[in-house]
Amino acid sequence: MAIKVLITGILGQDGANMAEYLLSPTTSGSEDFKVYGMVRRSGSPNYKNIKSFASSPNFELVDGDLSDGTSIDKLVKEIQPDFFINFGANSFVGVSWDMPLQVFDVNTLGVIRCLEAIRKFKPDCRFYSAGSSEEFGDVDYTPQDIKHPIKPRSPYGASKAAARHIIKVYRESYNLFAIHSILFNHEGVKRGEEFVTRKITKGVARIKNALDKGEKFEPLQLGNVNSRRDWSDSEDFVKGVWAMLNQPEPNEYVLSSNETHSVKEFVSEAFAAAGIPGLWSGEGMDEKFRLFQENTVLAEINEKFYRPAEVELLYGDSNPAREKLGWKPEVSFSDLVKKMVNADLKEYAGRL
Ligand code: NAP
Ligand code: G4F
Repeated sequence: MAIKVLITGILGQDGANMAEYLLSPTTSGSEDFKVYGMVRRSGSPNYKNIKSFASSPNFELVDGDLSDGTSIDKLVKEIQPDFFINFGANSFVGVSWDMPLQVFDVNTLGVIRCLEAIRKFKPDCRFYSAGSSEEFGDVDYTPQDIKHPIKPRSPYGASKAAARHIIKVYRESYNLFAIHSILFNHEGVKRGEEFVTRKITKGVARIKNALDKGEKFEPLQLGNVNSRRDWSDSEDFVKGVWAMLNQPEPNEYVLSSNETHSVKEFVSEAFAAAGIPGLWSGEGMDEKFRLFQENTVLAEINEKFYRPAEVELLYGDSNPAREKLGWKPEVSFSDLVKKMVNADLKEYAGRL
């Protein structure tokens, strides 16, 4: 009998990486997975992240929306999944001040809809929902572990914190295997272009192309470049999530690289990876990243990308996950940046 895994957010970064991981021959071995990827049929879905496995006989797209409990009930009742992995969310922090109700509907009530469907139709299904280091907000200490107080700074962070509490309530009230772990930032070649890392690596590819041709270009426009994040590779994280789902008990862990880097460092590293050396100078709104020993501006600050409230410093402690799950991230910060820059340089060249 195939192990049935229902994944929400399949067209996003983590959902696609998780399905790719489960469907790869090295993971399944003798086990056979049937992966059901849930898509919401609004607008025009973008299938680029799932092209490597979309035609696999062990994969099926199914319709549903986290804001529609009927659709979640129907999927759980009909599929009878062994695992339900909820990667679906409105995941962009920056937009969460503009649509707080929608963010709570999808990220918090959506989680309750999943829990209710499991409770009613498949109570032995193991449930995972992605929590976020954004829940820690204006942090009390570094590095942050699973016991760090919940102090969100955005509607997004608050929506994830509320989801964390309700998952605990369902786990304890109904004896469900339901977990919400804290994921620090994780990136990669499937990352959405609204997030700062992908925005930077796409911008580097565009600017590199212009510099090579001696053409004029617009510098990269960024917001708060002094905030710090703990960045890892999403392909490493889905393995940690799968390990968490396969523990004997539903324990929750932090997944992180255990390093912290500023957005400025990411910018410097990304341009360097494309063979473009540069230097930061100036302060506040006048900070600029210039081509080394030249005046050419590669990146500058634009107030538009600042947030009403910022999480200034994220720096995780994933040692318990490393010890108990035997998991650790394989891709370093510098290799992650190189991987993203190289993919975007290749994609840019392919477009010309
Ligand atoms: P992502 O690329 O933005 O993917 C999110 C997915 O959720 C998209 O495929 C989106 O569908 C889907 N979605 C949005 N609204 C939905 C709805 N109403 N019903 C069903 N699906 C919906 O995010 P990600 O980076 O893969 O992150 C996966 C999860 O981890 C999210 O819960 C995120 O909040 C959380 N997380 C991410 C990070 C990180 O650094 N990546 C860190 C901590 C936590 P469309 O494709 O149709 O837009
Ligand atoms: O890439 P970001 O938008 O990611 P953020 O806000 O850290 O959220 C991501 O990680 C969370 C985990 O901690 C997830 F839960 C969440 O779903 C998402 O995946 O911004 C990173 C930092 C912020 O401090 C932001 O203010 O970069 C700063 N930044 C500076 N300029 C910018 C920009 N962010 C974006 N998106 N665009 C800019 O131009």
